[in-house]
Amino acid sequence: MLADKDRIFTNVYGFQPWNLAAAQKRGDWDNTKALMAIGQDAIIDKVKASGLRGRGGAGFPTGMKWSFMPKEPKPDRPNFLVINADESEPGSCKDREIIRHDPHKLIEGALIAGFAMRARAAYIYIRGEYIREAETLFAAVAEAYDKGLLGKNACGSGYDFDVFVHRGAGAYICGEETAMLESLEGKKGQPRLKPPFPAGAGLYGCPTTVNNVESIAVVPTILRRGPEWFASFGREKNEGTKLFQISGHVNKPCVVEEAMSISFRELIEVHCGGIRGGWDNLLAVIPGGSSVPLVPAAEIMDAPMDFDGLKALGSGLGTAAVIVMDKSTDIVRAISRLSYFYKHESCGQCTPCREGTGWMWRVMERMRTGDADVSEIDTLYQVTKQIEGHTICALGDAAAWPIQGLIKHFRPEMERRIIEKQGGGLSPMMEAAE
Ligand code: L3W
Ligand code: SF4
Repeated sequence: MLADKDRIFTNVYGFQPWNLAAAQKRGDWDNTKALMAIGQDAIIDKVKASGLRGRGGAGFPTGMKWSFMPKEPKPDRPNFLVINADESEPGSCKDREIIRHDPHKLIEGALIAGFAMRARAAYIYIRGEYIREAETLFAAVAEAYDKGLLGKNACGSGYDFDVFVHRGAGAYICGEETAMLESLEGKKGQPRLKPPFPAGAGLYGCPTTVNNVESIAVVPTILRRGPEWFASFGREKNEGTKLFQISGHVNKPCVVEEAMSISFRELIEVHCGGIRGGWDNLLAVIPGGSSVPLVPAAEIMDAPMDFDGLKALGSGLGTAAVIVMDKSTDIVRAISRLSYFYKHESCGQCTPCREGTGWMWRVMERMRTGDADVSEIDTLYQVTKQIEGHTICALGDAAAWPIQGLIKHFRPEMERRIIEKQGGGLSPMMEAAE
């Protein structure tokens, strides 16, 4: 279990105020000028050495991403940092806690990261539904300007840096980095084809790095305590501490910072008081937010909760939003509901996603009620394979993967309810689940 002294987010439950005075007592903004004085390339090298990988879902190495940015930006083509606070992945609720209770970690991180990448400004794109959180963020940014921590000669470093907060309007797809850039530019939030990646052509066509809130908020502490300290947690290529968000059928759902690679069993026992009804009652887990495939109980128990450990199980760490489902769950219904989510949130610009998400949801609904043919399970699987990898952005994959996971692990349950329906109705247990 991670010791309290090794937690980065010491106010994640809001026991203390979020404001600047309280944040400074917790160590934020402590001689930021000295952190910047080591130089831009040295900061990037330290972030590389820490092993930090993106905390927004894809796990791309953060220091490497920063190093793609031009070192000598042209005056008419400035570098930008965009911070993705459009936290909309079902199950994810960690960036919300950072912004609510520790916003100065994010703002200080924005300055340091922006400086390292020679960025002119940072745009924090916050989910439209996060109304109170946006109010906190606006107020925290204003405090930072007021004390000279942002703006001209930020923190007395000689570097000019602005932070703008931009509110979204409720579209999940604006969390996709290029849709976010379109939205920031005032256009409809639809993903762009990649390449070019944002580092080549991003906001207003300028070099841009898009990072998740947590990825940026951990940077000041990494620099203060040293990359070796951060890299001492977790396994090789999976280093650091991480905010896990555990929801569903545990006794005490929570957001908690833990060492990467902690086992699922320890995470749930220590922080969530175990599974509702005991470990024998566990059915399956979606370990990384709704976009990654579920893992059945027996396979996840002792799995390391990190990028490689969950990839090896055919799933992923994603945002580390751990959705726990016990045996009372109608698993077909749960995945069908996720299918509806992706159908609703598809931006509609590419055919496999626009048509496929609706098609998959309609078939999933018939799977749920048993009004399908057993042979359609194979057809459904084949359609998910036609969508996966054939769309502009990852939403198509995200819609396909949960269904693939269901078919892989719960095919007998899908077949059972179809056969029972054909034989004259659902069993009393399934009727109750309806
Ligand atoms: C330059 C290259 N840059 C990759 C950059 C790229 C991006 C990052 C990761 O999807 C996942 C998705 C969701 N030169 C580069 C390069 N980059 N190659 O690296 O890129 P990528 O394409 O691997 O992923 P992505 O499109 O950013 C993110 C999954 O996360 N997810 C959902 C998250 C939801 C939220 C939310 O609620 N806000 O974060 C959960 O699992 O399905 O697979 O910056 O530019 N050669
Ligand atoms: Fe839009 Fe879906 Fe295509 Fe992504 S995959 S660009 S959400 S239609």
